[in-house]
Amino acid sequence: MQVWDRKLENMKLVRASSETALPSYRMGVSVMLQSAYMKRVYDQVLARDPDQKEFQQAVLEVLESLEPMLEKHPEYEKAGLLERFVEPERTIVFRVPWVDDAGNVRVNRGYRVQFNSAIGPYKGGLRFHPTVNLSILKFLGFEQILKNSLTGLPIGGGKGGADFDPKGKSDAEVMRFCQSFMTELQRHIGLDVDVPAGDIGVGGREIGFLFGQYKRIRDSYDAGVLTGKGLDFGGSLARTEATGYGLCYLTAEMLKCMKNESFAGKTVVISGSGNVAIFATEKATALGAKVVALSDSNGYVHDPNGINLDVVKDIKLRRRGRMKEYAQEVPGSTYADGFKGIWTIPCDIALPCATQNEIDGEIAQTIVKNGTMAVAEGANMPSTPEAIEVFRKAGILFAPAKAANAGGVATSALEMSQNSMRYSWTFQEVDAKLKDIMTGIFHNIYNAAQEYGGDLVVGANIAGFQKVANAMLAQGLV
Ligand code: NDP
Ligand code: 2IT
Repeated sequence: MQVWDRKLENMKLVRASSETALPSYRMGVSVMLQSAYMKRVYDQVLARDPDQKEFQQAVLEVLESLEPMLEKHPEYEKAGLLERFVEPERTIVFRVPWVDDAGNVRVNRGYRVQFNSAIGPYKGGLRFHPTVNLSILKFLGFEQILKNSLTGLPIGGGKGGADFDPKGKSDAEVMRFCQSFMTELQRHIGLDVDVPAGDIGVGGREIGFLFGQYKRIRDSYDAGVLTGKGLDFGGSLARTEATGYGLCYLTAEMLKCMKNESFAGKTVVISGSGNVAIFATEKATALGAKVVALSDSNGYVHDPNGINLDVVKDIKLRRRGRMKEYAQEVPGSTYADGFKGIWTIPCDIALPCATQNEIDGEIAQTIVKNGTMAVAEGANMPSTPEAIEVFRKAGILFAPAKAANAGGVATSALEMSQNSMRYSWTFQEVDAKLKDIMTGIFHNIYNAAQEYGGDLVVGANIAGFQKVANAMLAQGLV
């Protein structure tokens, strides 16, 4: 019964797409595909992987954005460029067996999606989270192609991970899991082949264990095979800070150029309390803003006096604790259950830095109603298409993830460069390069948006796509 229900649902999806060019989950959203070529490509995505909702969402947004550009480039259709662009070059799925502290055998599923190598080796993070599946990793890998292109650095797009939950696991369990994961992954990666890094649930601890196992099996000190390494063994200064700092650099440039505004004196709400959220808080505060709220998957903290980042770092980075503990330790702050409630707190600038689809249409309405002037995405695809539509209609500034959070992967590429040179730049040198890259990305997407008469979403997708498309054309049918 359930299987048939699913099949029926899938058929509905495919039919909705071929007849009206609107998949059912996008009903009510005003933008839709116009060109027959785009519709055909999107129909094929729906038909081929009808269950991969997050991937479909990411593809549709990009296809919509590319339409004005495609009219000027008939050679893309002739070369089947988009059909190739939406299909990963290679997808690896593997078993990850490990033993927990109680001696029980556990089995997780590991993945690496090697999406596109037109402009460089596959590059992108690993996510360890119980929700990980192929749809999520394909959406992330797909976004990564365009994001990496926007950095201007020679890196292709990939993503990987496992449905493993590091939460509540001992260091020894995490190590055994990482070693088993890498025992399989190592045969598919390499410093000129595919270079993983961190993402949700994968930070410095995990990268250290993964690197140790890679080195042991391959018997070669290929430092550049992973990024986000510890500073003692080839990691780059400022990589830990890079995504959050970069998000603020791009947001600051957007505020300055599009609104003659800055972070100074502004109230900021940031969702999440992991790597991206913590260093976005640090930089926003340094730029003169007051960050008044952070969250985790259980709930959120409101601190009208401004978040005390030392306390957050102590809880999250040193104790691996929960945000609830913040309210117990900082007088004047409050904690509430449910992470979505964070968006009811009024702010001038909203920086979603937790996970995909955390801001839906309704939450977006609340953000707009509260008078927010800018939303910049630190997380990957945190806003649903309905939310983006609400921001568009309200005319507030919106910086899409693939531009706004590109500072992390850009600094990963700088880590690879330093590893190749067997040299390290100072914190100031890396930070200055990061700032240049983020400022450059803003102007690149802004100019593309102007040229094609769209917003920054359109600008980011077109600017990112152009380089990859040209490289794919030049390399023939691969
Ligand atoms: P972390 O694992 O360090 O932190 C993730 C944070 O988001 C935690 O506070 C976590 O809460 C919360 N979170 C995760 N999943 C969910 C969920 N399903 N619902 C609600 N809250 C959730 O990850 P990062 O900070 O590295 O990544 C955050 C986002 O930024 C992700 O979208 C990632 O893809 C993106 N990103 C990361 C980059 C990087 O360099 N690390 C680069 C570019 C983008 P809890 O602890 O309770 O799970
Ligand atoms: O989504 C992302 O850009 C990341 N998780 C960082 C990827 C990287 O290779 O540094």
